[in-house]
Amino acid sequence: MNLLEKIKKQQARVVVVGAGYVGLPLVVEFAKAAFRTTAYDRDPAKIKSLNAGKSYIEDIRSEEIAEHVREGFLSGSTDEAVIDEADCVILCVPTPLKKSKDPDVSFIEAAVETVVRHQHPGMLVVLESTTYPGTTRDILVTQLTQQGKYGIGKDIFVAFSPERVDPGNAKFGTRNTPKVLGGATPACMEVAQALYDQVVDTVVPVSSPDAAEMVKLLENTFRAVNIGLVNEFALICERLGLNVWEIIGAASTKPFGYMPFYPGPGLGGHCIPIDPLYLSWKMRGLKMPARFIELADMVNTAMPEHVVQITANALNNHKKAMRGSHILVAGVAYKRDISDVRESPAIDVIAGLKHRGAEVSYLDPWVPAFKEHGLSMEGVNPDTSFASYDAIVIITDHSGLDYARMTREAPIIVDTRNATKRYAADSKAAIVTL
Ligand code: SAJ
Repeated sequence: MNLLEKIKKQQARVVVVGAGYVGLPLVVEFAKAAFRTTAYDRDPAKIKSLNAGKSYIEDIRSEEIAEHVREGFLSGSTDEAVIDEADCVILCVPTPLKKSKDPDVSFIEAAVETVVRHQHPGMLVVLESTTYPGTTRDILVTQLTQQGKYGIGKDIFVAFSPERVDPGNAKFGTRNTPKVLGGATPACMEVAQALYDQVVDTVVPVSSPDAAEMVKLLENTFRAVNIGLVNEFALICERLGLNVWEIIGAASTKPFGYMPFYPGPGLGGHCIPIDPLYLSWKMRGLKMPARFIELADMVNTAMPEHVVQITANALNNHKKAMRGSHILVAGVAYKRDISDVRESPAIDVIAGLKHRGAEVSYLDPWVPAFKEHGLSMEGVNPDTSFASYDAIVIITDHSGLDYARMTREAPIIVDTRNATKRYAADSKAAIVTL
């Protein structure tokens, strides 16, 4: 039975490399579609948890994992030799930035080297990690055919399909989110599409892996640039004495040709602040600057310092110095109602406040403690008296925060998310919004 037949009969063995927020939902979907599926990850804690039927990703229920593990369709391993038996390998590894803000594709390179060590004829290898156009061709196709033993589209099949996982989104999951897919050759596309057809409702074929890589970058650059635009509008409105939230709210009544984005303390997460810079890096190498990406990055990365500045101004207006003030940061996760702190602007705001001599605490019902970028903090008790702080700075507008009590008790609130809007009229606190 050839690879295509194995896939169509759910006889193909699937190995997902990287059991994180992308890989774990994917292995569950393949197990649900009756493929014998293995999650390979170097982190023994993840694998131990998976094999014990326990989820470590908020969007995946432990019962789902336990059921598929019990039925023998799902397992986890830290042993790369599982790839010897794999017919389909999907790479879901991180693509962060280096300190220089250049792409770090070392995780992709390491994963591909692992696959090469266990390569055999009749394998499909798909990359899902967000990256610059050309990565699949330059790294996967090159490495998987370099020994001259395997012909692309003949006994090794390669494709790119960007992950579209939206952490915390209860409406869209792996199965009902359309999946863009680009094969390195028509035969690669046929095999990869046969596989994804089994686990997603809609596969969106495009002409090449490069095109598929670029689709994802357009999606996330669209967000980063529009958030940068609205952050700049916030600065302009502040200068003109206008309320940017009122302006956006009214613009949002336009039933066509407009899509609201909202100002904030900066861009967090492992996607939006990072993915566009993969493209701008690539274009700088071709001596063609991606100007919108670079400008949006400048505006967005300046927002945490702006929040620190307006906090200093608010204290000053109450004859208080930043130095020696006790400030409570409300919310440190990178977005509402999730626990992920990666690249959260709260980290930069806290560092900026501390740098100016403030004593800083934080409250976040989703994040009991965190260690990020040299900061190691534990959250305060949710019952903390807000009157005991000189100012509260709302960074993440979690639905579980008590904004009504904040406006009753705190002397000053710097609200970067307009979360106190409903309580502003009766507020005892002096409220400053972006
Ligand atoms: N943010 C703003 N203003 C906005 C929207 C977001 O300041 O109007 C901030 C958020 O607070 C956060 C950052 O931007 O710090 C990113 O927020 P996000 O809503 O884009 O959420 P992410 O980072 O989880 O983005 C994911 C992405 N999914 C993938 O990359 C597969 C993105 O493509 C999704 O569109 C996004 O979720 C989503 O729609 O929620």
